[in-house]
Amino acid sequence: MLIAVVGKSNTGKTTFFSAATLVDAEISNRIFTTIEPNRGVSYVRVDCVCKKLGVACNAKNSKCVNNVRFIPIKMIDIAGLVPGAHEGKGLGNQFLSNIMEADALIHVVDISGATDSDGNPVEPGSFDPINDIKFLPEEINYWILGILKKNWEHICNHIKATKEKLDDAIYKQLSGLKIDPEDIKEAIKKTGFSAIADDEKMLEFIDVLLKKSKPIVIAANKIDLKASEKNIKKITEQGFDVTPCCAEAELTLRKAEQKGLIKYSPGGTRFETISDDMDDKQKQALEFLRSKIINKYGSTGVQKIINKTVFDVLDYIAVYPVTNINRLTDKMGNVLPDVYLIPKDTNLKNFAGIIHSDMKEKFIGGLKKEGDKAIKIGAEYKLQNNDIVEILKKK
Ligand SMILES: Nc1nc2c(ncn2[C@@H]2O[C@H](COP(=O)(O)OP(=O)(O)OP(=O)(O)O)[C@@H](O)[C@H]2O)c(=O)[nH]1
Ligand SMILES: [Mg+2]
Repeated sequence: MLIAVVGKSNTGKTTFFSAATLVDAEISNRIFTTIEPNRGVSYVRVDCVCKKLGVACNAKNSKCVNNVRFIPIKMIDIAGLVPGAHEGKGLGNQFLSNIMEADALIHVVDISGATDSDGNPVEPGSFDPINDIKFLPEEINYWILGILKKNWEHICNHIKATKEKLDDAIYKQLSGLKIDPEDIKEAIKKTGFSAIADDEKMLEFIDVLLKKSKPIVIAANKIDLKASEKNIKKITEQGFDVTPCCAEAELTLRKAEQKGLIKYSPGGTRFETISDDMDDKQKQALEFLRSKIINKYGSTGVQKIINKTVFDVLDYIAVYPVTNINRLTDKMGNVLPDVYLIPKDTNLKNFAGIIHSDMKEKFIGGLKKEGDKAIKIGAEYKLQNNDIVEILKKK
């Protein structure tokens, strides 16, 4: 699972990324600070099943802190895009491949309108962030159009000569962009796309394809600045789904937690000051975050956006495999050691393959924890969120 943090320059992408991963990366109030992508590990946050079961777990592939499980996902922060990037404006389109590696995109928008269309700082409220929300998917669509149109005539001739299917030919042309062939088929069907399509039809096809293949979650960042609240209201009324956030606040809280100044669980709804080793300015900054962000919005929004991307938009679920269903342990006796993020509706046999190819080859069935019992489940059983399962295999 890889999530890309994307958007116009200077909107707070690297701040969001650093808050989510605690990777140190350069943040500054000027355009094109990030050039080479930053990569790191972030986490989705879920209530661990250990709580309901009343057991203490020994998390191995994830972390469990006070019954909250943090499950790792990969995150990439890329250079800023500006309108016209597909024509080489700004830093151009060399980052398309970074974006296309990802399963989903978090689009960081400066919702306060304090950055103009090129990313230069302006007075909050003086730029309409709706422009940013609209430009990004358009830019990506135009990029893909450029790729698709390269050799298009050659592709069409090849299809005619060899009777190769259109979806297979497109799949080849878009290879390396991590697009599911099924999504291509579906988008062709939905849009009536064909080899004789004009640019407009191609763009319609690309739009449908990318909405499925690279879904975008909008992070309405910089909610601490004036004009944000008004803009969120206006944009929501126009039918856009945006999630408010303050990346800077999350970064401040996580760093203060690391330094032992506060008690804070990433993505939490509260924090507690535990050290007096702060000057008045720091104290005031924390109190500002408490009253203007946490108490007002419920959290900084960063974790909420990551969880929303994985669970609501990509539709993943969390499943706990064990090797002894009665004890809930692995071979070493670790309780609930692992949790996997998998697409909803994955069946048990395919899940076995995700854990290890050998598991799938030798698969004979499975057991699932249900109340105090372990019930039998078969290859076709569709896994549910928070399932705890033991996979049975031939020796
Ligand atoms: N007020 C406020 N400022 C923020 C917030 N998040 C980031 N910033 C500021 O916005 C500026 C740009 O932040 P970056 O994280 O470097 O932005 P970026 O999108 O990565 O920029 P590029 O790498 O140039 O594309 C910095 O001055 C940050 O401190 C926020 O939540 N609130
Ligand atoms: Mg950056």
